[in-house]
Amino acid sequence: MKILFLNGPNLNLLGQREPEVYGKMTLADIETDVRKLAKQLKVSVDFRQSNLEGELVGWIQDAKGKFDVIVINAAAYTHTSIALRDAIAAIGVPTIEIHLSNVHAREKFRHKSLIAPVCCGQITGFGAKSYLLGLQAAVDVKVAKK
Ligand code: CA2
Repeated sequence: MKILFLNGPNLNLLGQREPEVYGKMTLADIETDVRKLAKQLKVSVDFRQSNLEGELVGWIQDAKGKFDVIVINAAAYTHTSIALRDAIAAIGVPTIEIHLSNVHAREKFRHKSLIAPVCCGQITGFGAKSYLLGLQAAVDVKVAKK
């Protein structure tokens, strides 16, 4: 089973600023934890980050036939990107939306996710653990589909 983790804009800054909102771990720390759990679950993981909407769209399109499930923290593009939503809907690879912070407990503009309607579900507010819950959900989604 192959799972693609995608990370959107500014998540490369994790651990450097706003630790009270996003925690102290860097994205590399989170990737290490995801890879540890993936090993236990015997699944393979690809982990990527981009600040560019078009690059994320390209990776989503390219996932068809190569990955079983996508886990995405689209960061600010969650709230703005019809392009990401259309790409997720177009390829038909089950996709799980994740967030570090609880977007529903923050500013109103973060309450709306344009990608949520085309995702299997949303995991939000568990800090770095959202990534591990996303991985577990990805495995469950794939197993349920078999
Ligand atoms: O809580 C999440 O995971 C978010 O996807 C993070 C995004 C935000 O726009 C979403 O509403 C919720 C922001 C990622 C930027 O991360 C930073 C990390 C350190 C310093 C500044 C930004």
